[in-house]
Amino acid sequence: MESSRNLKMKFDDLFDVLVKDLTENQPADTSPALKWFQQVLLYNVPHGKKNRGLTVVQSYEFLIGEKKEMSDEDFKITAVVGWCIELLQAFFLVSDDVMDHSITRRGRPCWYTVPGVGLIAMNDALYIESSVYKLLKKYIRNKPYYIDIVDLFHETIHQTIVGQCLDLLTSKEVNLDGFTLDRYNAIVKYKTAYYSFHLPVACAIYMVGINDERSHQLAKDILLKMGEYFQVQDDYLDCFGDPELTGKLGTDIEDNKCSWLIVQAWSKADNRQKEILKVNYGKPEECNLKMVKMVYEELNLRTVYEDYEAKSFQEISKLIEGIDSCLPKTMFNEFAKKIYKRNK
Ligand code: DMA
Ligand code: MG
Ligand code: MG
Ligand code: MG
Repeated sequence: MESSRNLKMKFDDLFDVLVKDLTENQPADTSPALKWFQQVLLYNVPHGKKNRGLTVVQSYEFLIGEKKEMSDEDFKITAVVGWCIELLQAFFLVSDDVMDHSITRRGRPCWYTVPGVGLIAMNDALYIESSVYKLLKKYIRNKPYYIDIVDLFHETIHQTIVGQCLDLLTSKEVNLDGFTLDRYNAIVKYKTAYYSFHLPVACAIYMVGINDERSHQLAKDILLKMGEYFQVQDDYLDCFGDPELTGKLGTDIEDNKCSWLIVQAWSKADNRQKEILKVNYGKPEECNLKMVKMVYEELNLRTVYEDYEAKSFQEISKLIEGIDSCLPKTMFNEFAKKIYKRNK
């Protein structure tokens, strides 16, 4: 098995090739758009952790087994599909930052705030999305799994958009009684778990030629659980994380988001604390933010979170332990280990 550093470097190298694919040898009369799009790609795609993209390659390696070496061709096509997920992620993040009024992403100003960009960012997001299908066509259209992968991308984008819709609609609610755990779980399953966890591994499973419903369902059950856990971490880090590490400044409290923290707080608060939350949650001022955070501290949400994290990791490990199919447990365990106790 390839060392993960080596794999990362090879994965990174491919990005320039894909940028060229998307911006060179195109109709000459589109040249200003191509030049613009090159900047869009360079700014928004390659600066993340790339966990989702790398997961396609690594999962594929796990699935073909220890004995078999991954060929250069295998590496290339799994890495292309991995980059397609990174493009998808960029498409969602560019639009998410507009909708969430965010300031920074990956340690830099959000794309829509860059001078001269503004709402062109919305078209840029769509431009990135449509490029995914260009790349899939160029690199895998002759493969037997092409249609499964394309269909999976379509389904996943749909699920994520539904999730973003739930997220945005819930954040317009004025009554915090609507912020239930059920609502929370639905939001995070659709907006995050499908595209961040199910998509990369399901792609790899299709690419090694596993098509049976049962294996796919089994993988999905575990991966959605991991996705839920990942978004709880994201919500925690939005308030308690170090922006130097996460690369982004939190906006959930100001945005009135149905975050894991407010769901917990609302279910544990006494009448006085509920009153404070009612008055201050979803308001823009620094003093409002302070009051909400004070209640979070009073309710020991840091400890509540640590308990959740340990418990959830145990549950996921148990699910993985129970796998009784051709899917390798190590593949899921590696993925779970990557995000356990993450701070970025
Ligand atoms: C993430 O929700 C979901 C998508 C589809 C980007 P979020 O707004 O909590 O993400 P972030 O904290 O990265 O802005
Ligand atoms: Mg956001
Ligand atoms: Mg959002
Ligand atoms: Mg967030």
